[in-house]
Amino acid sequence: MTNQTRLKIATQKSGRLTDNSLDLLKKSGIKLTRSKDQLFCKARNFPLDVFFVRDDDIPAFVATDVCQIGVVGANTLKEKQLLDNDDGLNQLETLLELGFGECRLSFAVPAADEWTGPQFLDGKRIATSYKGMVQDYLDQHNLKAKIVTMEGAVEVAPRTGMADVICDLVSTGATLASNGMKEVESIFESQSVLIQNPNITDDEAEILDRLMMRIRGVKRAESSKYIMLHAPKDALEDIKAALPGSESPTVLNLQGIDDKVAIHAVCDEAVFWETMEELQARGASSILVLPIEKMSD
Ligand code: PRT
Ligand code: ZN
Repeated sequence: MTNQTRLKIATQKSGRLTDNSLDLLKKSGIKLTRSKDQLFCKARNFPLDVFFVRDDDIPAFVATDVCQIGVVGANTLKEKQLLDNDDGLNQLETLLELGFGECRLSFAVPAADEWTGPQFLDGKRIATSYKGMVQDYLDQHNLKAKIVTMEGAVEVAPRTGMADVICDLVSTGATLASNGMKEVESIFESQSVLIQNPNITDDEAEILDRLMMRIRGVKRAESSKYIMLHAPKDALEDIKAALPGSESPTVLNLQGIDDKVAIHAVCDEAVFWETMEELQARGASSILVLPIEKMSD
């Protein structure tokens, strides 16, 4: 009998994490046919089912084993764990940081106010959608404040007189600036993470291992580049030393040219214009930097 086990993943239905989450699955070679408003989708060529839900529900979907894994902001995971001190939520494991949805949870005050440190918050009214994390911060600093919970448009709270301070997610800072606020204290650095329910079956674990190998490969390929260049033989060591994150480059002879060799290398770190200039300064020429599509160990 063939194995019918399928792994289930919870992802955001529609929001800031959706495109990147689906892109990650696509780059991992997983083919989905998703129609608009569909809540559930089976991959055609991999034993994976994708659930499209609100980001706030993702930790609970994974904690209750409706799905074995999920893609969610670390901020949402942490908040749910603090709000609902539930075993399932606290047992969730973070498998991988995914490098998108980067933001921070920060306190912000009207631009004219003078922030005097955490003490500033004592006795104030704080508007936020992150009651758990704000209360945790207040407790740690031995402060008392009134938390005004809001689901959205937190940044307008001081203007409407509902609160003195806000605590909200910030990425570029443009929303705060356009509302006459300034960021004064960041309390949590976030990005999207892949989470897992630790109590999965052996069959599910096997599928997860295969998926993880692909996702890691995608992530590594994204941050790696293939670099090719020509180097004078007497500058070889110098040039090798300037290749970012490359262990053992391939060195090849160039037909008809005796004093130069070709170097091919996979660089695990970003190759910036500065890196190219540095290589050139060390004698490298004909430098080519190529993206890598797939990678495995
Ligand atoms: O419908 P659903 O409940 O699924 O979605 P949602 O509306 O609750 O979430 P969504 O899609 O807005 O955000 C999902 C996740 O994206 C968050 O939980 C974070 O992990 C991540 N993320 C990254 C952000 C931001 N950056 C971000 N800038 N989430 C929200 N913001 C908001 C912030 O609240 C503020 O209103 O953007 C504004 C600030 O942005 P800047 O660039 O002006 O600073
Ligand atoms: Zn949400």
